[in-house]
Amino acid sequence: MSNRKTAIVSVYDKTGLLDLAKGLIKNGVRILASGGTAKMIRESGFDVEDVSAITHAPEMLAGRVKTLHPAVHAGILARNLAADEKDLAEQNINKVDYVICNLYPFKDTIAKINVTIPEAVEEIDIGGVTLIRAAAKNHTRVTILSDPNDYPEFLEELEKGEITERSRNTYALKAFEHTADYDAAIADFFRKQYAGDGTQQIALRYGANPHQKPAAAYVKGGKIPFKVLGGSPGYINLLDALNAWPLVKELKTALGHPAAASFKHVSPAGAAVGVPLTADERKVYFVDDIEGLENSPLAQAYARARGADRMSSFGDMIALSDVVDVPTAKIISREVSDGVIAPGYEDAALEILKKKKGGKYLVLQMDPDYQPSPQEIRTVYGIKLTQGRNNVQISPKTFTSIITPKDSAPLSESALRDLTVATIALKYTQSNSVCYAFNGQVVGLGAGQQSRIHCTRLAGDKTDNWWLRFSPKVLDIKWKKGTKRADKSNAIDLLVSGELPKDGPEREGYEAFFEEVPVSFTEQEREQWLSKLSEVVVSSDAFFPFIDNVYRAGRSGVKYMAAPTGSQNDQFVFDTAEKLGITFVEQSIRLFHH
Ligand code: 93A
Repeated sequence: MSNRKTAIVSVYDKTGLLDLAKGLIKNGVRILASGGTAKMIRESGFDVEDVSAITHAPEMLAGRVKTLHPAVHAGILARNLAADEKDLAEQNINKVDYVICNLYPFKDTIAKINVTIPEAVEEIDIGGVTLIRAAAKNHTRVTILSDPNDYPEFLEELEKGEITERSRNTYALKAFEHTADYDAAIADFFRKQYAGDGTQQIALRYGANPHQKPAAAYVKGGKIPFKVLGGSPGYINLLDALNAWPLVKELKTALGHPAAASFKHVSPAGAAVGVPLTADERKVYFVDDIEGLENSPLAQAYARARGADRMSSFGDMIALSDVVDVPTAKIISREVSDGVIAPGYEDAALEILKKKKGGKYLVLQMDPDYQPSPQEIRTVYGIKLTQGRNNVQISPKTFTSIITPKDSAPLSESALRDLTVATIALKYTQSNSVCYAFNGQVVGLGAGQQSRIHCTRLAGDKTDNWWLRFSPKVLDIKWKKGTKRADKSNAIDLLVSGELPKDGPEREGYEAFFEEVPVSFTEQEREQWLSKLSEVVVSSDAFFPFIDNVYRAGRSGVKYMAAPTGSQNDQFVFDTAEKLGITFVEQSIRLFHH
């Protein structure tokens, strides 16, 4: 057996190859190389042997088998163990010390327009991956170079007599990542070819914006857990759907009622469970003419989710916890909406939805049993971020730790229900977030604000606007015939928000919608009506850092407040809540969401 060090060199990218060969030879290393690699080295006048010198087999199948041979792989994989040495000796095989290999350009090939499957197949490197993987596996003894950029540093160390453990480790890691990336590219290609019909991959027209291409949704292994029954999903539709679905699923599990959510830009505009609607609620939510509403808790849930903040829900992505029935489909059919995700659809309901938007309405059927991986991974600016999924379960049992008042009885069923609705909604809302709820539904949600008080104010103002819509001034509005639902929502929003200009074209446009133009709210009218709101709950995705939040919530009828604790100001927050007659419940889990 020879004591001379041996290198196997088999590179597609021949950058730096001759300098490498020169360095190896200078240091007395025997070079064994595959066809093209050997040719280039030989033609430059350096000493090189073909791999067949040790395999005693020719390259065959037009190069498909070049280095795949026990003489090569036993030489690479053998450890410094007596048993391994014995095996090698019996077969007259020498150890290999260095493997220099890079792979066929699969990625470049498939990037070509109109590449065929046979063309791609030919670029799947087998022998090279095996060389790299074997050498990387045995990196305690063998050095694997898979990147020409590493040759100079390697030669420097070789010159000094030894490749350090640290370098071998670094090169091995790089090699494993190289083959993993290579295999991922192959799998991506075939996923598109063989499962790109929506089974495992769905092509999307573009990402968040039209210039962000290409775009796709896919799962690795298994199947995409939803079917597209109508329309074709967009990137943001899926972001919404895949946040909205777990929200309604969790609401249903926690409260046992059908649940609905209305999403826009990856936060809920509304979310609710199916609590029967009063006559006023039916009117305010524009559903007083929906047949069968009183018998459909799912339709009631969506009426509430959509009704909470009609301005924000315009063009929503809807999630429904239960099989969609006709009353629910009827509500959806006449609203401006982008799509719906639900576990199933009654035939007649699907018929209605499929007609929407000239047949382009997005209808997704979700597998209700689907369980996502407990680990989430995303890429931001090229960096992978990974975290455990937020799989904490919120339920009425979450709200038992009442801090103030000290002698409080356990919370009523409706307070527990509403705190559950508000808190599960927050779990799927972009942070910071604060949510007000009442009667089983979100009534005001402040999402994505960097300051907590801004969330509390935004959500509080939304709650006030929602409640002002129940005032006689709004309920008694006489609309001009033919006024569209969206125009009505907009006009009401102007009226209740106090944003209505006194004169000018906007005012004129507004007035054109009415038979009788409603007079704006006076400050006093507004305050008087708002003072009638009570029993509202508020939940926060993290602690309230200052007492201003409590004061603001108190002005929108809040009676129950739930939030994590841990602020330096906790005690002041509790004291202020107590002073205002608000029950403060500790909700011990922070719920940031991004
Ligand atoms: O077709 S292969 O998968 N079969 C092999 O046995 C094999 N061994 C090395 N391709 C194989 N290689 C690859 O050949 C290497 O990964 C390298 O990319 C290329 C170098 O070929 P040549 O030396 O003939 O230019």
